[in-house]
Amino acid sequence: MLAIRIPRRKAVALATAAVLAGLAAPAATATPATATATKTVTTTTASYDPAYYDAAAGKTGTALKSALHTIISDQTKLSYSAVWEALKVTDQDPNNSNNVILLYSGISRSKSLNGGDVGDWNREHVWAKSHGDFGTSTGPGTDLHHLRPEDVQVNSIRGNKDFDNGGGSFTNSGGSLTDSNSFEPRDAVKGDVARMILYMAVRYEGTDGWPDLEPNDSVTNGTNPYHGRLSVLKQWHQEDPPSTFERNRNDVIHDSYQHNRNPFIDHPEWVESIW
Ligand SMILES: [Ca+2]
Ligand SMILES: [Ca+2]
Ligand SMILES: [Ca+2]
Repeated sequence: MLAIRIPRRKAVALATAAVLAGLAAPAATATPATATATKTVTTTTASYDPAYYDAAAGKTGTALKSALHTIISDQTKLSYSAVWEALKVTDQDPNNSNNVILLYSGISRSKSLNGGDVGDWNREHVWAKSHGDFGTSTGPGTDLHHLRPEDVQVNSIRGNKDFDNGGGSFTNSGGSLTDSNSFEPRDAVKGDVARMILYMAVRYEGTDGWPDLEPNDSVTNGTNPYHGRLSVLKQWHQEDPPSTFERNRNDVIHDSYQHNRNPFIDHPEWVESIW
């Protein structure tokens, strides 16, 4: 009997330990979940540390632009080849992790189709790289904040045109339009385009060997370091406020790649203050 009881006690003890372990496991996972919820509540709409912008507090106009320039110029820079893999993360289709969303087309396309052939997607410079002629060496030409996946042929159609309203449709346009001298993105990304252009204007001020990029109201900027049209971009910024996709993209670039942010996604009101 004793020989039997001892194993039984051991069995009960082990079972009790297993139950306790089972109870302990959910309790342990509940703690971080609660902490996450608390963090979300305390930071309200911000998914980043608001202290990032402390140096811009209370500033307006050119003083704000200058403060933001200093803040966002503290960044990690990518090589042009590294941009391929980064875009597969920053622009991943929320509904299909095998795909990226193409900016102007709105098409969800396989991440593996990056390249230069018909049917591929490539690296679109939203601030056309010929505007200031900065190319693709590490700098503005590799800055993820204005680089997006786009269909090779649509990228070619957009070319280096300034942004403005008007024009006709084209293959894989997704609702975007173009005419002889300008390009109008589909409605869902009009504001995204505006905020990318304005990010570039603040980030690049001619202080680090790169041109001083600035928006203006022209559609004939050619290779000058300007991009149009500011009045239309400001309108688009109002019509298409930052979305969940755009905010997530800003977070991923900050957290995983460049460690800097697009201030106009975090603080849309700063567009009007500066321009
Ligand atoms: Ca036009
Ligand atoms: Ca949008
Ligand atoms: Ca500038």
